[in-house]
Amino acid sequence: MQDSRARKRKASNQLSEYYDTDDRNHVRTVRAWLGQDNASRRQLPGWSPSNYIGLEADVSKREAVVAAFRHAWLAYERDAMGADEYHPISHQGSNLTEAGGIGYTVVDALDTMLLMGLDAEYQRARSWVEHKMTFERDAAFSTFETTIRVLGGLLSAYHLSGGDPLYLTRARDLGDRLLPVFDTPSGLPLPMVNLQRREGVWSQEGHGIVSTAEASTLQLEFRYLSELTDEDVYWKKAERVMAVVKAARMPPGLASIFMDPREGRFVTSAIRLGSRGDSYYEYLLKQFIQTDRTEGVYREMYEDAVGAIHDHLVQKSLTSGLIYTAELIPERNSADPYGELSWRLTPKQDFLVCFFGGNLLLGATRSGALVEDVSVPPRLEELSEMGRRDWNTGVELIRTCLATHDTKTGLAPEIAHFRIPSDNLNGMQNAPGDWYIKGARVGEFPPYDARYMLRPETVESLFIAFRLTGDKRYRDYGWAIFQAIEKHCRIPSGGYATIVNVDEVPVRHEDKMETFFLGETLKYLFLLFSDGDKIPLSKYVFNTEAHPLPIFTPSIRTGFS
Ligand code: DMJ
Repeated sequence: MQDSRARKRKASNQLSEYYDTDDRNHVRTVRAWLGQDNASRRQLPGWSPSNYIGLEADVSKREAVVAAFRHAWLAYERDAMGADEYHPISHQGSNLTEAGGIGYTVVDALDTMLLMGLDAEYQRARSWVEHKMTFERDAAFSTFETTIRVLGGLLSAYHLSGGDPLYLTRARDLGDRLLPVFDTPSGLPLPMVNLQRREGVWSQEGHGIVSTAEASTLQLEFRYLSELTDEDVYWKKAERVMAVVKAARMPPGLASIFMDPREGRFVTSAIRLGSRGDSYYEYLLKQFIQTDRTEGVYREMYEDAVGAIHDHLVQKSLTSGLIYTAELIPERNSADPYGELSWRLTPKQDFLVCFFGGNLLLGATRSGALVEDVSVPPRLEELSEMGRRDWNTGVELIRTCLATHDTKTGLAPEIAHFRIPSDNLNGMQNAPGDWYIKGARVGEFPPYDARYMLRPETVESLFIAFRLTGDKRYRDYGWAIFQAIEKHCRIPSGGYATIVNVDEVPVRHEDKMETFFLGETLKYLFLLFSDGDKIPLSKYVFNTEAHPLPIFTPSIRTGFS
């Protein structure tokens, strides 16, 4: 990491680079984002109308991403075709259970190939789905991962292939096998499912709890399956979960990261936008968008949650004023386990949280819009007060996520901690400026927090920000991240791998290429450099695994409110 002075300088340069256009109304919008008046805007050294470039494709960068996808896919196909996961250094595949795989990697990658126009690769993958894929596996699979990666991947492939019945048949089969997870006293799903026995499996940990994100990140997929099959059972089961969450909602509008499927209540646990919490907030907005903004209940739940996030989690870093979201950790006095609960604010932000900048921008232009179609970039008068607040926070959160890429590799760590006055780090030699990787010590194996595991969240937000603004700099940032991945994660013999420390060069690899690298990271990068007509945000909503599903007006009306 660079020293704190260099980082501060870089952050202030980034701030000054905030884009503008020479259209008067757009200028007003930008001033509002920056909280600056006309006079100070003129002082911005990095200001240039040319930052607005529209949504034309950048063909050479787009094709570089396609080449990266082929480098990853062809290695997987050569070494591990059909295996759930891929290990590019040992050239092996592995499955999530001993009973055999269900094609996580193949299905996660299908729609990326369709979008990239990789016909030969796609046909081979389709053939695997047709001839080799089976859900007759007598083992417990994650309800959440199977839904977002496999069910979501099949549904998206169905749509993008122009309705190839193979995918709907498979999706329906899988959906039916997943349904028993909802047979709990509350209707909240169980975290695991035995696909062959068609049984939900209670979690071994914490008296059978399920994480909030896992319970509330099935809805886009199950609802679309109902829409396609005209069977409302999938919709109703998924919606019931939302009704339970709504009824259990904690007073300030936030959600703890665990729930109890027996009682349908939140379990006292952390509150955060990172792991186990993240996509709960994402799917509130996306359910509202999926049904063409016809279900006000999700807008209310989303606005309530985002308001509470602003009130309780949004923080500013000490030196450069970087906006981040902290976590709330519940604590009781150890002498009195039944004593009053207090919440400790912890300045820790998972890489996973970086989806939220883009999510806020999307929400500002949908839930926070005063007009049907918000301009690109949005005009001040098109957004409600809440929309403007969320737009500001979204822009700032993206800036913070980019600041965490200020490492020796240009890649961001799995977890960043932010400086607070009570952290006792000031006296240290080379004390970090705004943020740091906790537990990193010279000469020791890097802590888990230091890794980059090919995650998509920052480029996901850059893609959304670019589509909503046409601001060249979001593409530039995305290109810099792509180049860092090429430089540090690419395995010459094929595939890409996790690196164990983003702040160390040369890097050390871990023998793993996550499926979301093909399903999400490279897809969002591809779309970032594609034409705006490729999966337009006005017609599609992405599931949390980046599988685009069409926005529709629902034929099913349940009256949930
Ligand atoms: C993906 O599997 C999904 O985006 C999920 O919601 C959490 N994040 C991983 C990738 O980082």
